[in-house]
Amino acid sequence: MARCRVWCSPVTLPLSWRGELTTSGVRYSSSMPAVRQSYPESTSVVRPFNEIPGLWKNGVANLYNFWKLDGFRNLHRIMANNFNTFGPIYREKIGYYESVNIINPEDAAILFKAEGYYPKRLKVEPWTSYRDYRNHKYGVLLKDGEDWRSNRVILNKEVISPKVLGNFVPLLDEVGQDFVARVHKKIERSGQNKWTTDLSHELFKYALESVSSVLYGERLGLMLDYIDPDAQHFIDCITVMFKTTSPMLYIPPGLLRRVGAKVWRDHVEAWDGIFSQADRCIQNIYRRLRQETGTSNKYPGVLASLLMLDKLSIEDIKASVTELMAGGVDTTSITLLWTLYELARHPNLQEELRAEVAAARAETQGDIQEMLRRVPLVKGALKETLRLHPVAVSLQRYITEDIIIQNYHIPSGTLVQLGLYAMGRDPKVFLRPEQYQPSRWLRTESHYFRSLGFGFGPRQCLGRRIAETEMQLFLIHMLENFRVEKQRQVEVQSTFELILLPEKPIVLTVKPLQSSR
Ligand code: HCD
Repeated sequence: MARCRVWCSPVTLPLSWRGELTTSGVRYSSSMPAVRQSYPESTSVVRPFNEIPGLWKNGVANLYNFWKLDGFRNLHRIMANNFNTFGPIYREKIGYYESVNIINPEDAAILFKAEGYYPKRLKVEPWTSYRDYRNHKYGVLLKDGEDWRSNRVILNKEVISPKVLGNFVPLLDEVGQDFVARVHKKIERSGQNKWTTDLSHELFKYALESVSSVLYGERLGLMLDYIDPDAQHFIDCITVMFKTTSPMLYIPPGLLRRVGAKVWRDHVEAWDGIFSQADRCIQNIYRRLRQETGTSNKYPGVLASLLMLDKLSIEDIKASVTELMAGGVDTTSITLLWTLYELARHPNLQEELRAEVAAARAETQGDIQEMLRRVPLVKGALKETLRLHPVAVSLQRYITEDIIIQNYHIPSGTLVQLGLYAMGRDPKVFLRPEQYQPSRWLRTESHYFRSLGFGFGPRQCLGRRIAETEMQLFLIHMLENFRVEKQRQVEVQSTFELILLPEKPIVLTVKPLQSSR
C-alpha cells in the first residue's frame, strides 16, 4: 500500500499552519521527525497511518460482525464502544467502506480545517441511486464540487442568511400559535383537563406545516382536524425512506436493485411518494406565480424567491427544495420530542425556562424577533437535546490534505468521521455528560467545536436557521401554555434508522398552565 509510507515523506500543511503547533501538540516539518513539544520527555515521532488501532483489515468479516451486533440499528452505540476500546482515534472497514473515526473537539477542528474548498461528506448511495434510477437531478445535499458550490452560494442567501430569517419568523410564529390552539382543543375534548399521548404524529405535522410555510409561503392546513391524506402519505413516506436507507448503507444499492430486493423496492416507492408530493407543492406555487402580477409586498417564500431570482435552473431549484422539505420533518420533530421528554423529566428546569420566556415576552411587547434574542436558556435546551440526542450519529469529510490527529498521520483523501453521538456523551469532553443541563451552554466552559448538531462550515445543514427558529418558537409557545409531565421514569434510548430516533414511543401528559395545580 503506497499510503503506508507517507509518514516519512513531506507533509503539506496549509501555509498558515507551517511551523505552528497543531492541536495535537505536534510540531511537524519535512526536515526532521516531529516531536511532541508539550511533552518533551516523550519525544515521540508522528506514527504512520498503518498503526492507527482498529479493525480495518477484513472488511467482509467486520460487516458480518456488524450485522451480528445488529449494527444497522446500533451504529451509535457501536461507535461509542469502539472509542472505549481503541481510544480517541480508530480505523475501521465495514464492507467496502473505510474510515478513520475521531471523538475530540480539538481533533474535529483539525478535520474541518482540512475539508477544502469543496467539502465532501459520505455519499448516501441509496439516495443518489434513486435519483439516477428515476432521472432526477441531485439537490445541494447530494451534489459535489463546483456544481455544489455554485448552487449552495445562491441557496445560502435565500435559506440561511440572517437577512431572510426575519421573513421566516412571523410565518413560523403563526404555525406555533396554531399548534398550541390545537393542543388546547384536544385537552378540552378529553374532558380530563389534560392530554396524554405520543406526540410524535402531531410534531410531524407541526414540522411539515412549518417547513412548507417557509418554502412555499402558504399553509398546508395540517393543524386542522381534517388533514389532506396526501400530506399524511408524504410524512409516512419519509419515515419509510429513512428506515430503508440504513440497511442499504453498506451494501451497494445497484446490487440490491439487480436482485430485486424488497428493501430497494420499498425505498423507491417511498422516494416516489416524497417527490410527487413535493412536485405538487412546487407546481402550485409555480402556477400561482405566473398568474399573479407580483405586486404584493408580502414575503412569498423560499421557492418563489428562488424562481424570481432566476439564478438557478428550475430543475436545480426543485431538487433542493424537495430535499429541504423532506429533510425538515423527522429531524426537527424528533428533536422537539426529545426536548419535551427532557423537560418532563426535569420539572424545575421547565419552570426556569418558563420564567425566562415570560420575562422575554414582557420585555418585548409583541416583537417576536426581539424576543428570540432574549431566550438563551431555551436555545441552550435545544443544544443540550442535540448533544444527547443528535439527529446525525457522525459528521464526515474526505480530507483534502494530510493531517496529524492524536499523533497519527492521516493522508489526504481519507474519510474521517467525527463520532457526534459519542462525543456528546464523553465525560472528557462534557462535564457530567449524563445530566441534561441547558445552562452549560451559557457558562464560560469551552464550547469550542462542541455544538455541532447541524454540522460545521460551508457544508453545514442548509435548513439550520429554519429548524432553529421553528424549534425555538415551538418551545416558547408550549412553555407559555402548558406544563409537560411524564407518567413513570422510563429511560428511552436511541435507535439508528439513518437518523437517530427514540427506540420506543414517548408518552407525555400535557396540562394547561392555569388549572393544572
Ligand atoms: C448517517 O454512516 C450515518 O440532515 C452514516 C453517515 C451519514 C451520512 C450523511 C448524514 C447521515 C449519516 C444522517 C442523516 C443526514 C445525512 C446528511 C443529511 C441528512 C444528517 C450521519 C439529514 C437528515 C437531511 C436529510 C435530507 C433528505 C431527506 C433529503
